[in-house]
Amino acid sequence: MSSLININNNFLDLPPELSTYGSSRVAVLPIPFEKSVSYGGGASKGPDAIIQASGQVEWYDEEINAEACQVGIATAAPVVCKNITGEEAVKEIAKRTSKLISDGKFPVGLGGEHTVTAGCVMGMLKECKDFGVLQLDAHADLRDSYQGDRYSHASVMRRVREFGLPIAAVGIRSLCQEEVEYIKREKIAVFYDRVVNKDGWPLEGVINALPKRVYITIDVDGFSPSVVPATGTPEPGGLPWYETLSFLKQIFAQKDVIGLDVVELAPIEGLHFADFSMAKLIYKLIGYRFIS
Ligand SMILES: [Mn+2]
Repeated sequence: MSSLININNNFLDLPPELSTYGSSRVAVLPIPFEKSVSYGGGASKGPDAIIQASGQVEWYDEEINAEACQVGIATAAPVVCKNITGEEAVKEIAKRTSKLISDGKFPVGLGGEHTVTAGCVMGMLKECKDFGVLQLDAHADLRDSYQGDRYSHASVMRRVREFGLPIAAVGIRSLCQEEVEYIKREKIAVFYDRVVNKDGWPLEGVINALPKRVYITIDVDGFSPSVVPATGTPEPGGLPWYETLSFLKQIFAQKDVIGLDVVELAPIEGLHFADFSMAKLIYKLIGYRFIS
């Protein structure tokens, strides 16, 4: 897809001693699922684009002041996503994720469309009951179904909520009336991007809305398009790079983060900074989790 020359096939292009599954604390799980995308396509190419770009990320990070990769980052075989329904994909992703958890790994899912998060969360639930989900996203993704599909990317947080988990959402700037009513009824902690931009980041609100254990799902369209223009449904406004990092760093400091995913990167040929930024984001988060 890309005209860039890359040969790495694991996250960060790590040598075996830093990427062997058995000795790694982190497991990256590529999930190239794309079925219900409603506008721009290409999310199935996200995992590979992130892995290719990650080969250019420096192992040392001056903020972390360490090489976080020393904890070991394995890249698992991609979830096979061709010719399956959303429901089948969710079940398969759940199986793969719960295996990573039972092997003691910190799972990092790479989407794929946002639907994959339902599978990751379902897999976490098999191993661990009491947690909440922090969502960074432009869209609420709380429709009961979208275009007749209950496993649409636009319904993923509704499915997550139906697992009985508390949700806190940050960066939201596009949703429908049905979702607003659901948010009110279910008392979901939604922090709209417009308000975050005006009044500052809702660290305390998010901390209070979630239990000690937290799973993080990052839809890349939650970021400002200046950070990630490469996504199917871009929205103006959005979360800036440094502020988002320092917010997430606080979440890692105050909560026990048990896993994460980054979804909806739809790489654009020749515009590889978006792929690189998301690779760097993931590496930062691994550093926040295991080093700082
Ligand atoms: Mn989303």
